[in-house]
Parts: sequence; C-alpha cells; structure tokens
Amino acid sequence: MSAHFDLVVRNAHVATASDYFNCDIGIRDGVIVQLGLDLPKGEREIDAANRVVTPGGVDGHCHIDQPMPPPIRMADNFDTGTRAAVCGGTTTVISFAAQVKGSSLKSALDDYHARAFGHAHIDHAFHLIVSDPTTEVLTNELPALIKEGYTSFKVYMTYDDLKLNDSQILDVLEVARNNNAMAMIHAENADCIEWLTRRLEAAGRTAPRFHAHSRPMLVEREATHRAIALSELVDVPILIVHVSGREAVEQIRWARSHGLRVFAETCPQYLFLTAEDLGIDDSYKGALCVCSPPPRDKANQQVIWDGLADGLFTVFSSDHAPFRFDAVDGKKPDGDEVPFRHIPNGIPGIETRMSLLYSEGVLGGRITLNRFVELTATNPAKAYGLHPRKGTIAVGSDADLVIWDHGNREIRNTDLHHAVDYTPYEGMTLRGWPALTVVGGDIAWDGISFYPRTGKGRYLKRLPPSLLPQP
Ligand code: DUC
Ligand code: ZN
Ligand code: ZN
Repeated sequence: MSAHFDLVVRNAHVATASDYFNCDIGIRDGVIVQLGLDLPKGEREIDAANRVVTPGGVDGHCHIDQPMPPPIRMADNFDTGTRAAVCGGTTTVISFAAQVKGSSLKSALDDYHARAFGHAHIDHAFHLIVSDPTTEVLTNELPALIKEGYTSFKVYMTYDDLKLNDSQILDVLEVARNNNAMAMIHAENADCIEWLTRRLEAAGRTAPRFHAHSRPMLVEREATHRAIALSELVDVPILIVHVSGREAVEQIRWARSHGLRVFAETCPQYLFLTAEDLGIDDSYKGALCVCSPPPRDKANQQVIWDGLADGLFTVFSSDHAPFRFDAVDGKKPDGDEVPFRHIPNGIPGIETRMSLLYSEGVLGGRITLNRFVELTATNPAKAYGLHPRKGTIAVGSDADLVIWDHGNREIRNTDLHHAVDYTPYEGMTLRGWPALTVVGGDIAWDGISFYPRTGKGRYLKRLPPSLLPQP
C-alpha cells in the first residue's frame, strides 16, 4: 500500500538543533509521518526549493490577554496574539496564568483557559505565576497542578502584586524540586527599585527614560545572585528569565562553573534596543520601549550575543507584552503621559522574535543555524515538557514548520499582525523571514496571507522538563 500524505513539503533543507539534511517531509493528520527522498505524491504539495526549513518556533515567554489593573489592558487576545505568532514563524506559545493574591491557582487557570479556548490558532500552554504561596497552594494545589501537566511556574522578586520574599521563594522552589517542575525567576530587587524610584520622583525625574535609571544592572545582578543562592540551598534547577546584560550573565556563568543547574533566557530587546530607546530627552516616546529589565547599552548587547553563541543561554523568548502606545488602556493610562512608575512594563515582539535572531544571528554569522533552532524551538520545548512533540522535525512530531526566505525587508508595524499600534523595531532591516508557516499540517501563513485556524489551537498538557536529569 502506498503511503498517504495530506501534505508533502519537498526539497527541504531541514535544520534541527543537531543536524542539517535534505529531504521531503510527509505529513498526515497534522503529524510528520515520514522524512525521506522522493516521497510519493501528497494531496497537497509545497516545494521548499532547497530553502531552509526549521521547526516552528516555541515561544516560552509571552503575555497574551493577561488581565491588568484597570484601565490597562493587553491589546492582544488569543486570536491576534497567536495570529502574529504564526506570521512570525512561531507555532506554539506558552503564556502565563497569574494567580491573584487571595485567590487560587485554579481560578487563574479557569480564566485563562476560557480566554484561549476557541480563539487560539496554534497549540498553547500556560505557565503558572505563583503570587500567593499559602499552605494550601504549597501542599495541595501546586503539586496537583504540576502532576496535571502545568509543569512550570514563574515567581517574581519584584512588582508589588506578584513579588515573593526569599522565604516564600524557598517554599515554592521546594515544591519544584519535589515535583520535578521548572521554576522561572524574574530577578530584580524590589526594594532597590522602590528606593531609586522615590528618589527620582523627588527630583522630578519622572520621564520614561528614568525607568532605566530606576532599574540599573546591579538591581538585576543582586537578585540573580540571590535566586541562584536560593536554588542552590534547595538543590533545584531554575531558569532566570529575560537576562539583560553583563552583570547578570556573570552571575550565571559563576553558577554554571560551580556545577549549579541554572538555565537562562534572553529576549530580542536586549540585542536590538538600548536604554537610549527610552529617550535621550524627556520625550514620552520613550514609553514605547519601557520594559523590565530595561535594555542596556551596546556593550551589553555584545555580552548577550556572546552568551547566545557560547551556550550560556538556554532559550530565546519574546516576552511579548502587548500594550498600545497611543491608548488610554496602554502606555498612556486614561489618556495621560504618566510618570514612568505608572507606564505598563513590556513591549510587543511575538512576530519579530524569530526573524530578528535569524537575520542578525544566523545570517549575520553570530550563531549557527543549529543553535538558532535550539534556542527558539528545541530547548523551550524541552525546558517546558513539550519535546519531542514540539521543537523538532522528526517522525512523530507535530507538523509545525517554517520555510525561510532570504533578502532585505524593512520591519513596518503596518505589516505585522498583532493588535499593538507600534513595534519597537520599526525601520530595522531583516535579512530573512518566514516565507511559509505550517501549523499542525495546515498552511497558516504563506508570506502574504494569514489563514486562520480559529479554535484549532489545542491546549497542551505538558511533561516534566527534559533538559533536566530525570529522577
Ligand atoms: N517585564 C515583565 O516582567 N513582564 C512583562 C513585560 C516586562 O517588561
Ligand atoms: Zn518577568
Ligand atoms: Zn514577561
């Protein structure tokens, strides 16, 4: 009996985290069922014409439709957020279900499932955010949810509504250790930020650019060091998210050199933006690039590139946090140009993450194509319990693929598919971008048009992290 394929992608120059090979990719029922030369004809055919084909991206850190204190509201919901992801070559997203202090983790999850269900174009999962580690959460709820497939959670060392103290962090890290979950840590020292912010405010320095002054690198360095020490005490791996520059990198290198299992994430803003993008004068335009930690300077960008090339970083995520600029629910709350303390933190990046790293990393000669795949797809899939279903091109894996085009193209917000009214990367030139994205065997983006898969995106129950030695 001859094989039946719904789709065959021919003449693919496949790149995985470890290999390159030329082959045809046979797809049936949304899954890769055969890799080989001269596969029989499929119902639908695509000629990749020897272009690079990578696994669809796994964005392990994005905020989509996350409730905010009024009047702030995220611009992207699971329709527009996952549409933008697809057009940027990302086929799986893991966003956050944030516990509200005084409420359960379960009620946050119910809310997020309702927000995604029937709207997502791609498969998705949720990290928990633990903001209120009560005895009930620590002894019952969190262990049970990890067993149910929510195998990662984030804790914050800053932000009043989310932050945990060291003793609470130790408690949740112990739960991660006992239940084999991945603990992600937002490492910035809350008290230092508050102290600096008050001093800046007293001096009338409230323009957006002073956001960066309120969060200098030592604030991140100290918290990174403390997070490492806490994880060492509990003897559990951690993943430090959105690492911005040299001082945090040094702490992570130190930890690794002492045999500690400290994983690290960085994001496009630390490669392509600097603190000057928050303003060299007091213009409110700087609010466009207010995120935490803030972008640093050119020398720190190089430190981040070095860490991407040499293996320091495990994953490369967007930290997509979609707030409109010229909007009463975005960077101008209630229509006002507010002091930096009140500007919502975060920038959009879900659609540009893959292309920026492909262009300047791979085509710019800074990282290998294998490393690009590892950082953007394979490692996030492993860290968050989705591998090998996601993050690779292999028989049995979901048919999530990207075909890449090369050439120069300017980034323009009008060409993007998110619901945000700007991109911080406006005017930058890309050297490569997704010419075609296949999601679960469907052509969802052909370089010009997006083909909705409304509601076809599935919630993914996850395995324990597989970057770690299994117990
Ligand atoms: N910082 C965060 O911690 N989360 C969302 C965006 C940001 O800038
Ligand atoms: Zn964070
Ligand atoms: Zn974030």
